[in-house]
Formats: sequence, C-alpha cells, structure tokens
Amino acid sequence: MNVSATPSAAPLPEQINAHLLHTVAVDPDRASPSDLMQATAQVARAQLSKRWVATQTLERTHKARRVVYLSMEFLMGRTLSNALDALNLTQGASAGLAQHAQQLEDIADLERDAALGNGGLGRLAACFLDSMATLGLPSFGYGIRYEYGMFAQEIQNGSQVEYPDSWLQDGTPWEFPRADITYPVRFGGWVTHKNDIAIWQHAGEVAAKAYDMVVPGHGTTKVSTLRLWKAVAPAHFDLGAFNTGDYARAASTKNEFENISWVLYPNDSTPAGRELRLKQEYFFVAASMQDLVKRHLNEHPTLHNLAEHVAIHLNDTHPAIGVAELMRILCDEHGFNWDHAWALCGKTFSYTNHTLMPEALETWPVSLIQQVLPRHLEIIFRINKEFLDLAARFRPGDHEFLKRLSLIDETGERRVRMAHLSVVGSQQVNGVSALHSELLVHTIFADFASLWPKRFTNMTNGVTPRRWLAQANPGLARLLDDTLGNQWRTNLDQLKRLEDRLGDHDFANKFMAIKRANKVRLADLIEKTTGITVSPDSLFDVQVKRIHEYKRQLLNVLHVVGRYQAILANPDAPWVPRTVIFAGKAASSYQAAKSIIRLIHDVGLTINNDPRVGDKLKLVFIPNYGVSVAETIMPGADLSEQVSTAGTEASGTGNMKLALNGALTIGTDDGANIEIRQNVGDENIFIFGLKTPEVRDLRVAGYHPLNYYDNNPALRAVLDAIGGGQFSPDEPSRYSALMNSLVWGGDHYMLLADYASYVATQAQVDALYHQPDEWCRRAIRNVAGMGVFSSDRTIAQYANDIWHVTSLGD
Ligand code: 26V
Repeated sequence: MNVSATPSAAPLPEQINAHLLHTVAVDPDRASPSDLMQATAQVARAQLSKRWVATQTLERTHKARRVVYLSMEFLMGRTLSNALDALNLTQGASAGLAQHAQQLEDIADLERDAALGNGGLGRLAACFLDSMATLGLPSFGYGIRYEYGMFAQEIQNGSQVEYPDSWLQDGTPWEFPRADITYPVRFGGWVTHKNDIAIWQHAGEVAAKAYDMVVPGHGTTKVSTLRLWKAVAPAHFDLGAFNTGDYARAASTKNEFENISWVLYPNDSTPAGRELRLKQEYFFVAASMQDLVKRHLNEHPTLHNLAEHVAIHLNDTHPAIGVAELMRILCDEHGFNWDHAWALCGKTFSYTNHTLMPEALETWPVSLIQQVLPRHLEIIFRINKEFLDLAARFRPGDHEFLKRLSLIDETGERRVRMAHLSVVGSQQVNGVSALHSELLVHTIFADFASLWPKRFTNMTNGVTPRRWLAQANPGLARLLDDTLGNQWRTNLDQLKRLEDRLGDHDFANKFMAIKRANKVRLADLIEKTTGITVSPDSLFDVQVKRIHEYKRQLLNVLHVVGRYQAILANPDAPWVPRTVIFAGKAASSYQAAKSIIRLIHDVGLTINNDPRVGDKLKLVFIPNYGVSVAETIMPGADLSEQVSTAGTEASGTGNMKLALNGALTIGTDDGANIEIRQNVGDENIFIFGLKTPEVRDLRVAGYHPLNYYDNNPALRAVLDAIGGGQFSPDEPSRYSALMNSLVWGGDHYMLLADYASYVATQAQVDALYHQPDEWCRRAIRNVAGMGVFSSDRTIAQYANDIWHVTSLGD
C-alpha cells in the first residue's frame, strides 16, 4: 500500500500543532501543558506505529525465531522521553514546545508512570525489553494490563499509607488496543477421559483482550512489543439479556470477569486472596500461549517445529503454569503424544530464578489447582511421575532424594512447587548474578543440579544505559558524548576509555560540577516532597529499594543514630556533613517493614530539628519511590548503600544504576556487588561485613546477638536509645519489639554481627570525602568500570546461550 504525504514529513513543531488540533482537539494557541504532553506523545506514537508495522512485516516474512518473555511484571515508568530519544526527536520536540513557552522536561514530568511491577524483577523486565528492541531481537513481552499498578505511597504522621494507582484514569497515549485480538481463557470444571483423550469440561470463561505497547529500540528502527492482556466478559456473554433491568447484578457479574486484571499483587506480602492471583497467572499465560501458537500456525503448517521458532522465557515462576498449558495444547488440542510433546516443551522453555529466600518461593495448594485448573493438575502429576521415575533410576532407593525433588511438597497440605515445575520444564535455568547462580546449585536446586548439571547457568543482570544514564543524567551524558563520542549509548564498554581521563583535572572538574547540579536537583525534590531543606554540599548517602528486613535499611538507621550520638558527644570534630536519603515501599501487610519506615521518620524528626546537629547530619525519606523518582535520585547520589546480609540479595540492580551515575558503593559481598567490585577495583568500593560462607558458619555455630550488644557500648547505646523511646517520646515502646527482635529475637539478618564493620567502613567513607579529588577519581573509575552492567550485555548473553535468537539486521 502506498501511504503518501505522511504528517511525519513536516517539521516537529508543526506536527505537534497538528496533533493539538486534530487529535487532542484544542486550539494550539491555548493548549495546556497536559494538551502539549498528549500532542507530543501522539507525534512519537505515529512514528512508532510505522516502525512497529515494518518490524512485524520483516519478522513475518523471515519467519523469524522469536523470544517470548513471560512476566507478571513490567515496571515501565514513563515513555515520552524514551520514545523521543529513540526516534531522535528530542531536539525537535524541545523546539516545538518552546514555541508554547514550555520545556520538554516539565511536559514529560506530567506523564504518569506505568508501574506494573513491584521492584527489581519488574524493572529488570522493562530494561530487558529496551535491550531486546535495541539489539533488534525478534521479541514479544507478555504481561497483564493491570487497571491498578503498584500502590502510591503517602506518608502521614511518619507512617506509610497506600493509595490505589489508577494510572489509566485519564487514558494513556502509549497503548494500541487490538480490538480483534482476543482469546478465551477457561477455568474450573472437571476432566473426562475418552480413548486416551482428555476433555476439559470447564466451568467458567473470560476473554483476554490485547493491548500493545511499542518498545522502541535505540540506534535502530527496530521495535519490540509488550502485549498486555485485559480480562473482559466473553463475547457471548450478553449483559443486557442476562438480567434485563437488574443493572446492579449485571455490573457485578461483569466485574467478576474483569477483576482478574484489576490489580497488581504485592510480591512480598503474606498469602491472601490467592485464588485470584493463581487465576491471573493462568490468565495471561493461556492468552499468550494461544497468541504465539496462532502466530506460529500463520507462518508454519504444524506445531512440530515450534521449538525451532520460539523460545519462551519464564521470568520467575509466576508463568510456570505455561509448561502444563503447552502440554495441554499439544496433547489435548493438537493430538501430540505425551513423549513428543514433552520433548518439544523441554526445548522451548527457559527460566530465571530471582530469589533464594524460602518464603518467596511460590507454591500452590493442590486443592486450589484442582479447583481452578483441573486438567493442568493432571498434567503436573504426570510430569512429576515421569520425572520421579527418571530420578529414581539415577539414585535407586534414595527416597529422601525423590521427596526433595518432587513437584509436590507432601509435608502438611499438599502443594505444587512452581520452581520445581519450572526447572523440570526448562532447558536452561539461570540465576541473576554469579554468586546467586552459584548458591542456586548448592542450595535450593542442588538435587536438580546433581541430575542435570548443564541445565544451570548464570546471567548477571544489567540496566539500560538509555534510561539510567542518557535520560536520567543529561549532564553526564553530554560530558560522555564530548569525551567518548555517543556510541556508549549502545556500546557501554566504551566507558572503559574514561580511564584515560583519570588524571585530567578539567574532566574531573566538569564531572564534579555535573554531580553537584544533580544534587541540587535532588535537593529540590527532597524539599518539594518532604519540606526538608538539605545542603547539596553534604555527602548524599542513598538507600533506595523496597523495604525489607533482609535488605537491612535498619542497619543504616542504626548507623545514623550512632553518628547522631557521636556528633552530640563530640560536636567539634571535623564531621563530614551527610544527608542520609531513603526511599522505598513496604508491602501493605508487612508490619516490620512499615515499622522501619516509621522509625526513619521518627529519627529524622529528632535529628533534623536538633540545633546542635545542623548540617552535619540530615535524614530524609522521599515518598512514593518508583521509576521516575529513581531517575532523579540515582544521578544525585554520592554513596550507594547495598547492605543486604551476604547471600540474600540475588543481584540488585539499583546498585548498578547508582554506580553508573558516579556513586561509590558501600556494600556487603552480596549479589552483583561482588561483580561491581571486580569491575571497578577493590580500592574503589567499600565492602564490609560477613561473607556468605561466614554467615552460614556463624548460623551453624550458633549466632548470639546479645554478645554484640554486651560487648559494643556504642551499639548498645543506639539500640537502647531507639528501644527506650528516645525517638518516639509520645509512645516510648513503639520500637521495643523491633529492637528486641535484634537483641533477643535471633536477629535473623545479623545486623548486630555486621554493625562494627559497617561503622568502621563508614568512617573510611568520611575520610575519603575529605579528599574531594580522590573521591572524584574513584567515582570516575566506577563509571568507567560499569560497561558490563548494560542490559544489552545481559540480553546478548541470553540470546546467544539460552534463546538462540539473532537480529534480522536493519
Ligand atoms: C523476596 C522476598 C523475601 C522474603 C519475603 C517475601 C519475598 C517476596 C519477594 C521477594 C523477591 C521476589 C523476586 C524478586 O523481585 N527478586 C529480585 O529480582 C531482581 C532482578 O533479578 C534482583 O536484582 C533482586 O536482587 C531480587 O530480589
């Protein structure tokens, strides 16, 4: 088809005006900032849709092998600046908006975050999509179009309060509803068997409707697709006929269908309302599988070669039911015999594990799966039986081995272990940092690794340099462009060349001036969101991530209180002024995490208002942490706190974003911190505390936190001050339980064991900050070492070693 005189041929300011008039329907001379945001987005959208069509056509024509990335979470953040950047429209858009007396940054700030994820796992999926598009890999992300994403956090009287995140309330310019792409998803009922054929007599059905988001590649015209499913009443369900006149009941029935995609589940809350979560998992997997099977059958006459044309990746165990679903499709709907179908499955799936924490490993009661997915339960049982037969031949007579391996946990209520289903159903299983992958095969998957050592591998996480450097830190991006050229955006190894500049004063001055400007920007955000004024000349000490006991925000607070007491005891010492900055959400039902947030506020209130302290110490909590807030925080940090108990943080990715923006890390030997150390050099990072084997040995030998309390007077004074109510005089016992959990309750994450080492290392941080030139040198050395942490490197490894997909070329 010949599409002539496309509007995108016109200069950008004209395109914006045209969209104001024709799409937004306002007078360009009277357009509000929000109208301008809509119109600018439409300009980008029009160009992206052209790229989408071209990419799809190319991939169809070549019958390309594709990767399908199944994830319950995609923490996309905002789209406008990223889209303009990818389309090389940033300058034009700035010029267009200037004609309306607006700045692009202010207009971009009006967009709401698409926060369809909890934290690291969801943001990783978003960085991966960016890299898949940029590398030109034929790829599809599949997820859920939650009506409500990650809750919004407000702080009231020092405590977290949650509000629903109705991000779609005013619509989003970035989605492409695909009215014609809809699939039925069935639930419940029972199974009958006739001549070896299983027939699932389902009891309920919903329709899954596709909404696409186009993911632009950078430095290429390729795009990727994020297809999100919304649950709606099935087409044959006629509300009017169903209950003439009884609108209330009709509406509530409609809601019963639609509630499946209503809200994102918090990942670290205790199990509650779980049936809906299981339905969510199956809902998006079933729709995605139908979609990929349909696409395959459009290009090929048979499913027999499916494994040659698609690699399906499970982002954690949430989509693991897909293994049983593909078996059901092949055997029940396409007449495959079991062995043939199983061989195909085993070549198709791969799985990433994102945590070792036992509480976080997903299991489902057999009774619930029986009720919601009876046919899948049969399939899981058969997979398990054949798997255990095989394992029994490997170690005859070892019943404990089989019990540990089984897909069914038989201790107590029988439950399906989704991680085991994922391992058995996948050709490759990976962890997300070298340490984590090593621990996987020695702990939770040790038995599987003894059976299939080659199945396990490592894919160290990465972050996209487009969002986390080019867009978040335009000052540093410009300096890098001037120094290295602009190739670093898609070849982050270029950063290595900064080592040539280590003795260059002019470069160092520019680098520090940029950091300073970013700190001013962050100080403004702090002032705006908390009312607290902080000095950009103080050391900005940053811990931003979900609040969890294992991440040990509390250890950081203990250090702050210790420092406060030391300042009061010795006010004339040459203190390095510090601003300690926290941000992060606590799961709404996670009481200990919420109590830590409140403690941060209570301690902050005391310290920030103590005239004896002044600028020497400030403690702030930036509310509602999310992708956009992070984009302001990362570039403004001097010090990155990565202080999890060794062996607990699978990787971390905030650690990468902070170091990439020139923060020095104070951290434990955990997750990707270890690889950051290896890449920036031991002398350019502050590592403290017990190492993973030491943590294990101490647990085995018997850990006695009381000894640390008894033997370290400074630590004791900190714990007594908090536990005794010094920071909560209106309710002195507010933190007694929290402190008792450390001293008397076993201190599961060993804060007290690491405290002395942490404080001593913080003193080294201070000493270095007294030497600004040396600090700067090490910060630059950090940036120079971060090339390997580009998600482009990670995705290239997945593509080569696991998925075996390649780009089609431009
Ligand atoms: C952890 C925990 C800890 C115990 C209590 C319940 C609970 C629930 C969820 C989680 C984390 C779930 C998976 C996850 O988000 N993992 C994160 O994945 C990131 C990307 O690979 C990685 O950088 C983080 O280290 C890892 O925590």
